[in-house]
Amino acid sequence: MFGKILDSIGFVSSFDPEISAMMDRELKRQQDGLELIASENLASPAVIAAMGSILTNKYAEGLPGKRYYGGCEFVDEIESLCIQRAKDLFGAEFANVQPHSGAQANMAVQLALLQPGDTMMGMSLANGGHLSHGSPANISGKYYNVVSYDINPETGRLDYDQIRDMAKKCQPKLIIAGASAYPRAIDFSIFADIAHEVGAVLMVDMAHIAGLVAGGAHQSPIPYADIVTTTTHKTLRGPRGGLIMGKEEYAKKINSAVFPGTQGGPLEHVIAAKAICLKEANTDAFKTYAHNVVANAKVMAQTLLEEGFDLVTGGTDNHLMLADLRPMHITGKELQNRLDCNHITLNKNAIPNDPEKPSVTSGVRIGTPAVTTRGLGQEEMKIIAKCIAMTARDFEGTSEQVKATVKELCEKFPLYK
Ligand code: DSN
Repeated sequence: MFGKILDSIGFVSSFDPEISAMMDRELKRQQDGLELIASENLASPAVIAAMGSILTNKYAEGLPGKRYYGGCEFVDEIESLCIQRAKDLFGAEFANVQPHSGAQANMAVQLALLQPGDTMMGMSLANGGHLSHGSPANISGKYYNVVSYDINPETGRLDYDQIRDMAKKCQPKLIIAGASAYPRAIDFSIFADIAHEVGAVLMVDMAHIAGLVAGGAHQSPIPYADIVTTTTHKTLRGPRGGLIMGKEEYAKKINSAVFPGTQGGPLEHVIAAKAICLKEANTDAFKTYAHNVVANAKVMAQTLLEEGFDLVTGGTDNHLMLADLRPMHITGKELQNRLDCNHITLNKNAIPNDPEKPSVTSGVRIGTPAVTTRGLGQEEMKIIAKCIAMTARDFEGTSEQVKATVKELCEKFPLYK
């Protein structure tokens, strides 16, 4: 399969050797390094092939059967199948598979349900939420009156009582649950109770955990939330893109908020790739994968604790963990840079109430979805955690040893077999 992936670069090279050389270097970087960015994964060759196909040639504004262009009969089939697969996999009443990204999906939901100035609640970016959940830097924070909830500074966990109190006070129209850097399971049933108590709509952004939900390794938000958004490229392991699902009563408003509200023509090549990813996620092999992601994360967390790292909440229930590096006397930026040199990729990440700037941070986020796709298991997680510890403690003294270990693992577990 590695060869077939290279073939697509070969097509590029015949016309544009500059770009193909850059693609080659990126392929080599992925092949020769260990990917621990919690939001990344490795799409299958079929998913990648669909994205690089003739479907990109087609305009198809509208929905299947109701398009504004001719010649849509075959992309209608593709998009209809994709919608059906999303509904079947997650048990949703409706699905819109057109959002170009998770942020676009969230923007469309907000446009569908809120007027400018309306109140919505979301988790603060600094505490692990997402830009599109109401950050002042994002359109969501500029157009709506955002009341952000934080995690409990003592426990590092969501404090549902505090969220309920805030909701009672501010009476939001929309409550967003979901996070980008939260290492614990989220209880969507409590969020639904809170939303119902104050008459708010509950939207769950399950982007990070969608694959765990599909594989039965995390509670599904679908029975509890009015609307669920996700990306398709994180734990779900599909193409880079977004997806909205939910209760039928919201379908019409959401569909119009996606198109014409916030987007033009859908990316039918990406929608075909989403359909393939949803088929892949509806297999026993994917269920095993989802459970392995969580098991690997637990072993990684345990080993990091044994190596003297401080983890926010003391561990993980999902695919990621957040290390508070202050006891190691190193910033997130410095550890990210050192690990980059050793061919281990992760991202610096603010810890709750971080005293450092967001561009520096006191923490790193570590995730297991991509290395688990590559086939690495619990023994390898222990080895990687020890490599991270060596890099944090004595970069100069251990770099050659860490690089050799990474090389050995990458050769043993190729990117595409
Ligand atoms: N930027 C993504 C992440 O890394 O978590 C969220 O969309």
